[in-house]
Amino acid sequence: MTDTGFRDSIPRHLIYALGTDPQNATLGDWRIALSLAVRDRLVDAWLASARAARQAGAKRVYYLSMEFLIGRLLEDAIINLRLEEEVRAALAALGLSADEVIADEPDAALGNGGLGRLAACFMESLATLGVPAFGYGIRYEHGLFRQSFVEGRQVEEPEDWLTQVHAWEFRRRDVRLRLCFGGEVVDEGGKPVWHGAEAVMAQAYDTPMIGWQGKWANALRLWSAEPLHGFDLDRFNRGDYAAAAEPEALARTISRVLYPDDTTERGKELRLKQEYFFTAASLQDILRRFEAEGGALADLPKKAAIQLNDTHPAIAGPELVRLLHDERGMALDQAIETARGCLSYTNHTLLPEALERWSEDLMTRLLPRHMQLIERIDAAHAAEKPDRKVALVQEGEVRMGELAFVMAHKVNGVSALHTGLMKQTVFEELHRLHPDRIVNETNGVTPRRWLFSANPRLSRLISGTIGEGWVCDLERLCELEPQLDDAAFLDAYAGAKRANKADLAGWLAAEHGVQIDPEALFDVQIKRIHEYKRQHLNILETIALWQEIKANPNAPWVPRVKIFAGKAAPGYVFAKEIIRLINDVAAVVNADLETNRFLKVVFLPNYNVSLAERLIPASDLSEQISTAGKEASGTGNMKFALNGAPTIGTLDGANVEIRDRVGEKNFFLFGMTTDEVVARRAVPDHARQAIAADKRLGGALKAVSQGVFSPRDRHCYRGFVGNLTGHDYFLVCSDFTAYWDAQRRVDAAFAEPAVWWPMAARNTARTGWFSSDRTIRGYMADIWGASSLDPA
Ligand code: 26W
Repeated sequence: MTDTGFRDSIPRHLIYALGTDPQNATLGDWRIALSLAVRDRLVDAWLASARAARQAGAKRVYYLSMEFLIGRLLEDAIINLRLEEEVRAALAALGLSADEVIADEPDAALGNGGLGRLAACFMESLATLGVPAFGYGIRYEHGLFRQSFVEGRQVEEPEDWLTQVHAWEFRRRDVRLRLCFGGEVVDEGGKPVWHGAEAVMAQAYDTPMIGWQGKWANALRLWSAEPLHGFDLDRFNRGDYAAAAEPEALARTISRVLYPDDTTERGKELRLKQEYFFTAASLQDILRRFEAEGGALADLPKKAAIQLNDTHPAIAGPELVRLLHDERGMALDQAIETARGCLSYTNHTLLPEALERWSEDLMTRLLPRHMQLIERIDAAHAAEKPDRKVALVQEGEVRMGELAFVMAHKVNGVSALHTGLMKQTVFEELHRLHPDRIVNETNGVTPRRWLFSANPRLSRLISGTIGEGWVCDLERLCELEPQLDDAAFLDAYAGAKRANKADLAGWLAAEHGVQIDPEALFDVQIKRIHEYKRQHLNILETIALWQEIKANPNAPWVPRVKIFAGKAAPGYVFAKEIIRLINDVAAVVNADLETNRFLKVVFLPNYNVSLAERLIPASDLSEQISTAGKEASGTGNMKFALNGAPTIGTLDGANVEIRDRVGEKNFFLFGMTTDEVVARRAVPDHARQAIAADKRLGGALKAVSQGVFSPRDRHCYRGFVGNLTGHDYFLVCSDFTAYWDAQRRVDAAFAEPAVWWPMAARNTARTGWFSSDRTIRGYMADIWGASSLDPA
């Protein structure tokens, strides 16, 4: 298609697809018309990819995830199809700004945090590597809630991304699958047959996942719940309107909303229904495709690699056994073996409260046949491993982590430290019984979205220095190494960062009325709010710094802006307290004329993928300060390092591997190791001792508890401070002094451009390994046995 062809296709879609007159088209109309025009350019590759996979009889990867934190899709498609210039020119000719049009798209916020975003990065890398794959998930009507602040407190509102045309999805009219819940299992001729009591339809919607250079595309298939029978006209005619609409409303409930918890399972029936709904629909769809391509059931593992993104789809084990044994007559033990040959499981957290355990009663009531099969699987495992102690059902609860482990041929952690801890803690016995099953696949992020697209200034400098090969071969960033002592290169590098910071400062002033100095150090902590991520350690250090500046106003302070963003699970009271405190501290510190030229605090509402893309390229310091042993990997840490923001952090998750690769001189390390954490916890009143030993910490806690930041409600933080001085399970107090000292080292380095910029640039040059392309290659080799069909 010629340039003019593309340019003309935009108004054509506006007129003929949207029926809108260009004269009174809104920005949103133009954005959808442009999306349709860009979409035209990827559908051919998409259909060709599906055809190539079918013709090659290729093994497919199936990535099952309750969450896909996609963000916006228009810019991703433009970047991967290399249409930037064409789009900018076409929009300019229409008198439109590309940045404004792109920013009009709502984020697809179908996830909570790390797990969901990782799934999205993986889908982009699978397409870039030309691996035949499907992502399977739920088409939530409402994604992660919108966050706003009222008097500094988090307020949640429903997110409604689907209230407008979603230009990137295709409703697959022919892909509707019937699923059941409840009911009973009856013995018919010696065969257990499940008669479900409640049925619902799973309707497929496909979204193309295009790869770099637009050579390959895979489908993300999201299921929407619909009633078996539409509208009940009889009831309506009898004037029973509500009842007439009830079946529809009931069915739709299943895919209505994403559960906003990212660490605590609440054992809600609807959550289990969601997990079974998308897992069963996906497995039925996988078997339907396999059988349509003439496969023999026993060969399924040769053609289907099914990855379980945490335990949320772990019901896949018993469901696949049911489909092979109950519905297709395969012998039970062979069905278990065949299922295991397909399934593999990724664990993303060791937090006890995040490990899913469904009550046996609920499982039996909702999925009676699966409960029976879980017991059969447990018995088969006991037969295989007579001395095994760990059972899949304990104290009336089904252990989904253990079930996933037993039904998988490979289990992986998401960083070297995390995988090691899995073997020593939650899966210690299963690891002993199956010593070759656990492997490590350290997380990664897609360089297309998180560097090439989000940071065009730095990308142009890199491409201008080493060519553009790095975009799909990120470890080539190391070719920058020879430039890292070159003053001209470092100037250009610093220039890119400075310009990004100026843009951010401009945006913050315009959108949030916040004035910040682009020359200041932008110190950024953006992630879900959780005690183990220790945003409260950061704000306590901020308070101590403020007090120190007030006490020494003439000292040569390095101006700093503390930027926070992140959502708390609605039911997580302590996390909401942390948000409130940060906002309260910001109000006092930013209004303090004695100190606000040296220190400002900003908490940006409604953190999401698009906000991260705006903040990370403009950041100087990456806060990765979790209690050692708690953050399975982290992926924000990788995005910051690639964008030239050195890390202040603990030896936790992938921080360890980032530090190994950038070098200890280019990483601000502090705090206890995982072993020291265990030892420190055993010290009675460890928090009191730490407070007694550090006056700054004591001073900060005192200010909080005395209401310095809550003049209208002086004692509201008593509980908060009480928790820290008493329990302090995440050792905020015991790591405070080391954190303070590390922050002062940051000040010293930032004050020396000749020290800071080589450090920042080394972070970019040495973290190419953290590409999700490398991670996916690891899964392909160690777990899936899948290969690329890339039409190189
Ligand atoms: C049942 C409620 C629930 C929902 C989501 C429990 C746990 C989760 C996720 C596993 C939490 C999560 O997002 N974990 C994060 O996964 C990232 C990707 O591997 C890691 O980088 C983070 O360290 C980890 O916290």
